[in-house]
Order: sequence, then structure tokens, then C-alpha cells
Amino acid sequence: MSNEYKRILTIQDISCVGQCSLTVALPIISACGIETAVLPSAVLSTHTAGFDGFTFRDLTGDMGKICDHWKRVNIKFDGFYTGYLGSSEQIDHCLRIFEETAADGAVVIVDPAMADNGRLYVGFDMAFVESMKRLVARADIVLPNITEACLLTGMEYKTEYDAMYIREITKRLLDLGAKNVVLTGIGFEKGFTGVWFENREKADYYRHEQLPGGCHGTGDVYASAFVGALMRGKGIFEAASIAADYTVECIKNTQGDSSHWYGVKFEPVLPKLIGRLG
Ligand code: PXL
Repeated sequence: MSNEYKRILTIQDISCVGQCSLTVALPIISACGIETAVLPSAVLSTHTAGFDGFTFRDLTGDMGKICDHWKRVNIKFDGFYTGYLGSSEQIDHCLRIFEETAADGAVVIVDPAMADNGRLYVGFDMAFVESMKRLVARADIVLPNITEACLLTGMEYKTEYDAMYIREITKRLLDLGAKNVVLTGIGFEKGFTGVWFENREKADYYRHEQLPGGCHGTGDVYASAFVGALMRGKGIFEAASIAADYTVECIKNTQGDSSHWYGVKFEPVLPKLIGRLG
């Protein structure tokens, strides 16, 4: 494999309809020019946030066998990106996959996708949050929103705060073992939100406009664009800023279409993301 051409493995569910998890990660990371291998942890007919009666097939039982096969044929990955996962057992499989299939210098990116707006998603509990801490401990980069960050660190969830509060959250995430933290949806002024980047050496903040109304699936769009930019050689803060700008464009492209409540129309805006990668 040449140094230029990177292969990443993303592990998360496939929601057949709903523009989230793998149906977002695979096209976005591929469009960034990165070979994207997938491990679907479950198959759902739709995502769980707004559709009634979705189907759910758990694929936990396949995860170990898939890892065994990759090990036998010596498949290695330059990076790992985990998103929505369904159980502590799936987290154990992810940790084993990192151990067994990492190429030298492989980067581990963890999006602890499990909560938003102060609440856990349907089907998650605090026992799962505890397990997620083990994945965060192994992360080179963790990408939580503020709700997820509060759950992981035992901090009170607030909608208004100052930089001291954010620094306490990021300090606690670093203490859990994450090497770099990129917190999304951090706003200190009306009309603006942004991303907060911090590690043991530095902290930085990228502010961008906040659009009215929440959109489903933006966390996955953000994380996928971040992974694509990072694997293309951008630094963490630059990748975080590029992903933020792309997510804003995706939301703008979706606003005003009330029939499209379940996700964002990220596809027509992909050229803008690719243009930023040089
Ligand atoms: O976007 C996160 C996500 C991923 N996968 C499934 C979900 C959600 C959020 O609700 O339901 C199945």
C-alpha cells in the first residue's frame, strides 16, 4: 500500500434509510479519496429517531468471526472510526479489532454516538455509557457532542456555559485516556456555535454560524467529513474546521424541505468538501 492511499475501517450500524451511520460514512469518506472498509454492527430498516416500528438485526455474533478472517489474511487498516454501536459486547469487539488489525501508526477515532440535546438515544442506558468510556480511553481522537461529553465525564448538562466549563469537560475526557478531544456544537454567543479542540498541549476554538432548528444525522456527517479530511493529511484542528463548514453547508442545503426531516442532503455538497482537501 502506498503511503498516500489510506484504508480506514468504520464500525457502526447500517440504517437502510435515514442518512446516518454507514450510509453517510461510506460515501463521504470514499469521496475524500480514502478506501473505506465497513463493519456493520447491526442492520436497521431506518434509524431510531422518528420512524415507528423499525426492524433491527444485531450482527454482534459476526464481528469476532470477521476479525478472525481479517487476521488470517493479514488485512490491516491505517485508521478506525467507530460510530453508533449497540452494546458493551460490540465495544469489546472493536477493541479487539484495533489490536489485531492496526497498521503501524493507525489512528483510532471514536464518535461516542449515543445522545443529543441532553438525552440518551432510544435503547441506551448508563451501563452503555460506562462501556463507552473504555473505547474513549483507547481513542486518539474522540468526537462527542456536549451531551455525550457530559454523560462520559459526569458533568452537568448545560445549554449556557463559559470556556471554564468546556475546559473542565475536555480535561475529564483527556483524563479518561483520549489523546485529543474535538467537542462539537459549542457556542458562547447567540447565533454561533463551533468546535472546541483540546489535547495536553493546546486548546483551540473554531466558531461558525448556528442555523435554526436541529437536523438529524449531522453528527455522522460531521464525523465522516472529519475522518476524510484527517486521513487526507489535514491536522486535527483544520480537519475539525473543514468538517464544521461542510456540515453547515449540508444543513443549508436541507433547510426549508420539511419532507426531509430525517437527515441532511449531504450528497450535492460533496464537491465543496472535496475542494477543501486540495
Ligand atoms: O446518527 C446516529 C444514529 C445512528 N444509527 C442509528 C440511530 C442514530 C440516531 O438516532 O438511530 C440506528
